[in-house]
Amino acid sequence: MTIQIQRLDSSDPDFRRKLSAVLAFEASEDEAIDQAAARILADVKARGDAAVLEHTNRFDRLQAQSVAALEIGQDELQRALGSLSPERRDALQAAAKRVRSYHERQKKECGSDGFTYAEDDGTVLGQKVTPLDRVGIYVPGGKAAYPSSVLMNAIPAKVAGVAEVIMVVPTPGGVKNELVLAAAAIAGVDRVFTIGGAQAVGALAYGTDTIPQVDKIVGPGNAYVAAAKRRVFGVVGIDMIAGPSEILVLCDGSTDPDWVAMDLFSQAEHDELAQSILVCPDDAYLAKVQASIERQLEDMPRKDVIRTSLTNRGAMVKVRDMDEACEIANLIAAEHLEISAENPQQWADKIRHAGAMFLGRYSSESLGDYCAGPNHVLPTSRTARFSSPLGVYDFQKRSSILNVSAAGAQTLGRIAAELAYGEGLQAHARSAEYRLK
Ligand code: HSO
Ligand code: ZN
Repeated sequence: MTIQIQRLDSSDPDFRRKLSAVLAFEASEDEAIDQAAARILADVKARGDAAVLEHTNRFDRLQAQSVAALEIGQDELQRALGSLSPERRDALQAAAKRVRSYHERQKKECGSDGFTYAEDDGTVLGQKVTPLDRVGIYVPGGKAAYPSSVLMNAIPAKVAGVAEVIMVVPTPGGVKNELVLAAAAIAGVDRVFTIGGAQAVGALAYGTDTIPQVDKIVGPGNAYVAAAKRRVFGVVGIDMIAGPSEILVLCDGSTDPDWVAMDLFSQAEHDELAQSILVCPDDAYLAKVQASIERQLEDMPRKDVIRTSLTNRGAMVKVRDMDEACEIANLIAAEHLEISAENPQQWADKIRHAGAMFLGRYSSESLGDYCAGPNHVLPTSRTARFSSPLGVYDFQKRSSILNVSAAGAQTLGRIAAELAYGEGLQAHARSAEYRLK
């Protein structure tokens, strides 16, 4: 069965405009959704548990008597873990172990010990790094509930030293996802509440009698959750507002076309808005991948989602050479970048903007999604130009340290007083001058 995927050629004079059109994604900020989220947040802020209970019972069709009754205890999490097949449990545990060890390495390498240095006159300056006290992790219910995302959000928080990780997950109709609960048990999540939507974001942001207020909320959610997260930012920290998932494959034409086709599918199957793009200097190779896509699609249980995603947002781009492919990759700043080529390092050296880089034909994105170790929560929609994968550093903060010696106060006091008078701030100037000998 044929499938229409946009073809672009970098030699086309109109190429840049066409590429921009492919990349354009209107993050729909729906006014009605935003207003609904705002109303729920205000209600939770005003009425606490009573509002959380009402909205949860209504949206998730439950009859809970209290918010406390919506908490899932550690014993139930352990039971969920015990209920998995040994194969599933082992896989989840193996993934968690690798994700943990990657983030432990990240903690060590990313300046978590802070620093101090002494100047000649004895003044000491530095920076202290501390974990956040309490973090909320939002886990979507229903079709986008990924246990792997529970690991990817909770493990770096725990590795950072966050004392309390609180997970919220809606259970529409009371249906619990055992794999999500098992992942929470493995990741060391401290408390779990079966609440979701803007009411869960509000409960975590403002705190209620039952749900403790957190310092930061991370994790993906639907449009209401995204709107609520945007609104509570400032009261608490938030991670990011993620757009649809993306993969960009740069291929020199040496990888089995079936592999590349399946890598494109792996992102396309997430949702209709996901974006899969293949860039290659070899026209004949692009045709082979196209043929493989058409052949393999029929076997895919999620073929309808894949087809919609590939036809609406997918693209195959013919370029002059791999150098030009790298330039385009920097322009796109994709969430996931696969460099499926001989000697991938020479091309990776030219990449500056990508959420995660998968080098060589054996590094499929799916390995990173589940278990390689690096985080799968990555900047989407070209935000890799200025932001980074979720990491230990997102659960830490820094405090500056100033320990000025008596001698140091002489030098600094003169500079400070001079500038304070310049700003018309007398008290600042005097406070510095009192310390002058
Ligand atoms: N590719 C997704 C993560 C994921 N894949 C979860 C499978 N499960 C966003 O980076
Ligand atoms: Zn994925």
